[in-house]
Amino acid sequence: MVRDRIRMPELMSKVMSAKEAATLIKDGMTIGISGFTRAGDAKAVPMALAERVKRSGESLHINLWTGASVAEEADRSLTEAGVIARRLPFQSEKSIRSAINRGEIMYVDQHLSTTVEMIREGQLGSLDVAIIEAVAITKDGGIVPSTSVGNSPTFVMMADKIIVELNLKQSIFLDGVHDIYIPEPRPHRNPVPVLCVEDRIGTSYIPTDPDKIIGIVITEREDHFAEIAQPDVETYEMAGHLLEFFDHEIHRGRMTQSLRPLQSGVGSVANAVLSGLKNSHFNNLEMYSEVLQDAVFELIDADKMRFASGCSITVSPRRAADIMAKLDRYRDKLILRPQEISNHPGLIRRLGIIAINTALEVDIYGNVNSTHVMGSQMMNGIGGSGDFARNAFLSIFITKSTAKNGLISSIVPMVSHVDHTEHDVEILVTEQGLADLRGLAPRERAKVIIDNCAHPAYRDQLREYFDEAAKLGGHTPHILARALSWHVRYQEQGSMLEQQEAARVAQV
Ligand code: 0RQ
Repeated sequence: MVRDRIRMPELMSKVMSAKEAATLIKDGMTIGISGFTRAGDAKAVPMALAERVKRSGESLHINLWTGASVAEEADRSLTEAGVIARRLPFQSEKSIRSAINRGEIMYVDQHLSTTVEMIREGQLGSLDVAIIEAVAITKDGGIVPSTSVGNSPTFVMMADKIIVELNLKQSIFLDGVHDIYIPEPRPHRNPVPVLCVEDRIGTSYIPTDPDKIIGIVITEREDHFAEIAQPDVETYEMAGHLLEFFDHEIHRGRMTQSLRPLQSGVGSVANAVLSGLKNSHFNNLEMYSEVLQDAVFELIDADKMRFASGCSITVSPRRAADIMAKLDRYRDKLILRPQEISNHPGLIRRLGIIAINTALEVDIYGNVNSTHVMGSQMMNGIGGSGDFARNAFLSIFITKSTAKNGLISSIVPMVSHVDHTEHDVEILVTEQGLADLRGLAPRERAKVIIDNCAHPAYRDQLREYFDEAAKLGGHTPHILARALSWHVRYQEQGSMLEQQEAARVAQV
């Protein structure tokens, strides 16, 4: 089986244990590992490295680059071993999140399409070792990635040395699904020739200089997917508002039954919206997204989706075995691309994508905070949401109208951190309703957002803030001394509700 997958016989001599491979990592190195949203991440070598450092007690610190989030095998074990000094461009794991918020790890939160441009142009320093999970190595030494492509092509291109984790548990039917293309150097770059979601423009493997491969580790460790939270009533309500809106747009002649190519962030709401399309009259749907979740495969099964292009297959543990077993059937309807292509601003604009992303909080003018709780605690990162939101045909943000049992309003006077400015937010959806912000000025946006999206318990408070602010004048009225007072009230009193309202709600 190993010989079937390592198709360049000369590379057989490079097979080694994860423990041996881990000894090749030295203090101060920059390491780029494969992985995007817990799919196709390097697992065995990071774990062996963490184990080595814990056992020896040596002082070893690395800069860790990935595609996007990686699972516990890398982020948690390396954080617990105290190995990560600097991390980019995205994470979503508890231990590393805490270490970042304690100020122990320097985290660079980046738009996911941009990292490799900076790396190729030497703006982030050099890359010592790339560790890439693969399903096979071609007869020329090319690496066939597994369930994600992420930033791996550029890591392979730029790293001094490469370690391959050949994962025998990953389906060999993934061979042929990828489309690897690295844009030409700037400034004289030709346009990236993707004209339709299904266009293949590159190779099915990452072209690799086999002389750079210093180790091949055979693993059988499966992707460690997170369970997708089951949709609740509010999630279904949000999905319902959005599907109704799509109908409205079709009725107005702005879209057809096939909508436009869809992008959706990770999580239960995004998954529920897509699942909702299964029982709708929409058909011939296309996806041009980063992450392909369960719902994409359900839509393909239901003959509703004709093609899905992404950069990783991130499914729930419940569905993973079934989807992977049927991969042969999905192969002609799927492409996995590098994240700079799946998230390419020019292609997102060209294809006219409907982007659906999630906010933590939104302000009355439509500015979105997707990353920082109470302005300072990092949650995950901006991920690809900015790549899509700014360039989409329709930029949609969704969030429940309250968090923490109603003690936090997700609609606030001013967001405590801005990831997506009002200019990048066209449609806002909560379980309360949908605000269509297209063509509206800030004062109009505030009214629609408060009326349609805010929770009833907070509407009067928001109206009062806006009315008072409007008296002071301005294009985007604010009372600076009160703009963040809701966050302060939550920190000091445990609720964003003003006292009379809190008493009234408690009585009800
Ligand atoms: O806290 O976990 O303690 O219960 O935030 O909130 O509602 O479960 O939402 O899991 O979908 O995550 C924006 C973080 C939403 C995510 C974000 C608390 C809430 C809960 C999580 P608990 P929910 P989700 C594709 C695109 C940026 C990256 C992106 C994200 C926890 O979607 O990281 O879009 N997006 N990438 O209780 C304080 C508020 C809150 C709040 C919610 N206003 N204040 N806490 N919470 N609202 C993927 C990639 O790019 C790879």
